Amino acid sequence: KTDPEPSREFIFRSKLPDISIPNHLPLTDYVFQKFSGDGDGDSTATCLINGATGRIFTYGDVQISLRRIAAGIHRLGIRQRDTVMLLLPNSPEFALSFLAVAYLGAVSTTANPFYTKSEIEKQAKASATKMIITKPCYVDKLTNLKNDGVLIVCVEDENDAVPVADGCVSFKELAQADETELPKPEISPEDTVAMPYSSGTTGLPKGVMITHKGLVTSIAQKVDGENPNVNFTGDDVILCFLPMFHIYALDALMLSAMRTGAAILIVPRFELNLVMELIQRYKVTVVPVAPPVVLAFVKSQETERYDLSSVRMMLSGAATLKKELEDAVRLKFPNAIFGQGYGMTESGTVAKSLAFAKNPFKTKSGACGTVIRNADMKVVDTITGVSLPRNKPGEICIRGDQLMKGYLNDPEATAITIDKDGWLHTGDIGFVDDDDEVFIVDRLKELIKFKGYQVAPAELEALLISHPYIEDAAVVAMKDEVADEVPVAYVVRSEGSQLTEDDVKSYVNKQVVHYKRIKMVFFIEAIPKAVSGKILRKELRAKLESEYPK
Ligand code: 4UW
Repeated sequence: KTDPEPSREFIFRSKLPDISIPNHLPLTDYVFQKFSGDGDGDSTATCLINGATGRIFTYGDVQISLRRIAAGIHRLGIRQRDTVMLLLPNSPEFALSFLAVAYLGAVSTTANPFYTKSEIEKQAKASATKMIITKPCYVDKLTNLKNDGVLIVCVEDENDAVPVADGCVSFKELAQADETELPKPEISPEDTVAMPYSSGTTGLPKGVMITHKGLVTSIAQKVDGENPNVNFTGDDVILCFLPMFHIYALDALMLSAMRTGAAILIVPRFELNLVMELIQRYKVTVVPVAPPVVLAFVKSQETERYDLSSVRMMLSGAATLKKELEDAVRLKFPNAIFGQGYGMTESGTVAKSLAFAKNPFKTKSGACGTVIRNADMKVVDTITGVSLPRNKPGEICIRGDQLMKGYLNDPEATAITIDKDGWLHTGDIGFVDDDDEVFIVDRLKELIKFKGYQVAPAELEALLISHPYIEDAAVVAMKDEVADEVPVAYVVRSEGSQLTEDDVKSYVNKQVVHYKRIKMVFFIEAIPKAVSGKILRKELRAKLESEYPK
């Protein structure tokens, strides 16, 4: 007898019902929808707190400021669909600039301010950046771009300790533009609003075109509906030390918090004692984290010295969290619900723990959530592509309106990532269990994650082979207790070369941000490759594992 449904696919859905999502709205209209018409938004409620200075911006302040900044940016010549680079540490100005650029219908490409000159130049050129918003201390890295005509806007320090450099526009002045001068642009839901860079499943970092529709959908999937998957409320104080230039903080924290009217306490970087002090002082209720932060809390002897009892929710994401670590951190925050989210720059949130829902579900330690609502998930066999039933590991695929539009100027990479049926292939190996919880067990793609930060092997390999004495090279991940993974290189020296490990490291490491630095170099006769020329990374990983067991 033949199978009655030969083409049946195993598709997993959230336990929460679908909701209607107003993803026809431009991002800023959606985020501040409570403040329009007869909405119940409170303009006097705190939106942003600058953790470094204590300065507060209410929801009213933020909406006025974003329009003034938009008018200022427009006056300098930035138009709809132009790209503006945000090269800023976590700060209220990051949030305001992002919203202003979105309001204008322009595109924010976000970059790590610690990037080296060449990393910044690569992204600025590839994204056709017309303006960079930054701080005076990073201007030195922008000389070439400035000479090429890119406008540089500088956010001065609170106390104006460092003056705005010559030839740069003052952010303070720009933020005083007349907002009534700016006509409200017509924005299509398909227009790109954010363009962070990600290497995705393979190759070099690429511009990820996230649309208004995609980002609105992703936020709504988490915080909208009668029973939101993530129950942020107007009473919450949400701590933000995760980098705002990365999709996790941008989407799941900053914009999701704003949609719900919560307060966001912005901290430039993670420092354990400062963070604990701030939790105590501001009675922080929600702490989004990444696994290295969980480790820091667990290892700290000083958590007892602070009153951390206000924390009711702790969300981890961006890298694998070991079950033991999750169990240990729960003991440190007895009042908090702990759970994970799993996402990707290209796809927004993929899965979120239902323990965070308004009417929560029971969840298991080690799971990275349940597929987000208004979306489909499937798990496919990595060789046949056939979808698999529960408890069978395979590549996780996700489908829904939240996905990116594609990679900038790279239809080929886009087609590899999102197939013709709309499924985004994550490059992660995992399974869905009997209770709809997702577990990630391995990574198929070449991406290396150092404390949750992306390290693209192809980028380091390109640098390595640009060295005159390097014939060929391959970069793979080595397991690490603190960072989870670190990049190590296999290098083929050119004939007769005496190149040393230190030579290689110092050549590459001065060209990249700290977490991309190569930790070890192994000289090898030849890089194992398939006939197609593709590096056989699996082979190198196995070799590494056998020579340096965990
Ligand atoms: N467990 C294991 C996890 C997990 C994980 C991510 O740098 P990207 O492109 O993006 C991110 C995004 C993280 C994120 C978490 C929670 C959330 O709500 C959200 O909303 C937007 C975003 O890290 O790296 C993507 C890759 O990082 C790994 C996984 O390999 C994924 O493909 N990863 N979260 N909980 N691994």
